[in-house]
Amino acid sequence: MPKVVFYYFPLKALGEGIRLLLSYGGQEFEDHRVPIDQWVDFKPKTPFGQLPMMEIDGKTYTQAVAMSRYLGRKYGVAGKDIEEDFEIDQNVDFFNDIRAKAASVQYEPNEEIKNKKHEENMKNHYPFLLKTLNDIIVKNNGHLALGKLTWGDFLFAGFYDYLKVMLQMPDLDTKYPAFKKLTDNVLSLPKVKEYVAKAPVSDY
Ligand SMILES: N[C@@H](CCC(=O)N[C@@H](CS)C(=O)NCC(=O)O)C(=O)O
Repeated sequence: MPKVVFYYFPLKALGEGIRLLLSYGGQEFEDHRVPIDQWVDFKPKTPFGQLPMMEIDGKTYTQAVAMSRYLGRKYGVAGKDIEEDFEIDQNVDFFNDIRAKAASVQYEPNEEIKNKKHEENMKNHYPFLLKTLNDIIVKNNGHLALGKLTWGDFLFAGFYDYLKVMLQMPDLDTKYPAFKKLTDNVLSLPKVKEYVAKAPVSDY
């Protein structure tokens, strides 16, 4: 078994999907959670100045989607051909578009602009984007793509609690029930469940 060290903040957000995938694959890994107050010193150790980052037998990799896609292929939760891979990538990219919209609000330092952006998204963007994503998951039998478990599901499930925060929608479970269903599908996988039971608790 390769030696894996996974680096992220003491959060789920963009790192949890990778932790869930490693657990699903039965890969032992050192779960290195960089405290926020140590980030300035740690940042230069990362290839692109950001986390998540992963070391496999001493070689460093980064970028959440690239790592998830790699682990998906490794653990048999990728497409069976390039067309299936295409569909997973497409729907993951769509999910990332939603994340980007919500992130532009979340990380806006000016409170007034932040509120304006949120209102604009609530009115003109979120209803279409979230309904479309919900419909995709319903059509795919509780999965992000292909009607079966893929690495995209892990990325979504790991991020889900933070999505609620970024969208400012604590009632996301009831508004778009397919999101919770997908997340529950992943979290109920036996090896994932084992990891979650032992993992440090964080709200998102
Ligand atoms: N494109 C990168 C983005 C990673 C990213 O945005 N990381 C954030 C945390 S979620 C980060 O490291 N922020 C600290 C910083 O930029 O200094 C990926 O998908 O992995």
